[in-house]
Amino acid sequence: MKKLFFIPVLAAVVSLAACGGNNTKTEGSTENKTEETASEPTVETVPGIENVTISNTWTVEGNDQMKFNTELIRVKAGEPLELTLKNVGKMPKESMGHNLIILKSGVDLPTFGGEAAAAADNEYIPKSALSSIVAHTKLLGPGEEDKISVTLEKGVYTYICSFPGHYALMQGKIVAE
Ligand SMILES: [Cu+2]
Repeated sequence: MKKLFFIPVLAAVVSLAACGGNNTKTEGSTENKTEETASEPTVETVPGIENVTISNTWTVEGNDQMKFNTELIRVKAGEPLELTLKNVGKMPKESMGHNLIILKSGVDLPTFGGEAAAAADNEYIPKSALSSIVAHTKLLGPGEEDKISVTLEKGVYTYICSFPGHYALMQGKIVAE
């Protein structure tokens, strides 16, 4: 009689243990899902750069329509880049001057543009944000040109004209690889 009574109790213990095991498994798979989401890579891609020839000598023109004629530049990293800016417009420097500033990656454009616009006394090169600048030309009037010589580390750089109101239209990317 005693033996018969014991069997249902054992069965109950076994099924309880199985239940506990299932719960642990569910928790484990939830943790795995969280890890996958957190490790998504963030790589900056520049569409169209694969169609650009690598060169370390470039000439960019700025015009009266507030445009650069080149907006994608591809260079070899670790070797000097010679970048010439030409102002091919006819409007006076005071109303349509152009420069070319290469910015460090991660610089917030609206913030930098705002500081630059307030730096009229320094040709729109903001002294408060010099640490955001890799290199820059001087401010050019019609028919003028200026050259930057700089060696870039691997990365993606944005360049802009910092004359007030221009950076939204006058910007491009340099990919150094
Ligand atoms: Cu400009």
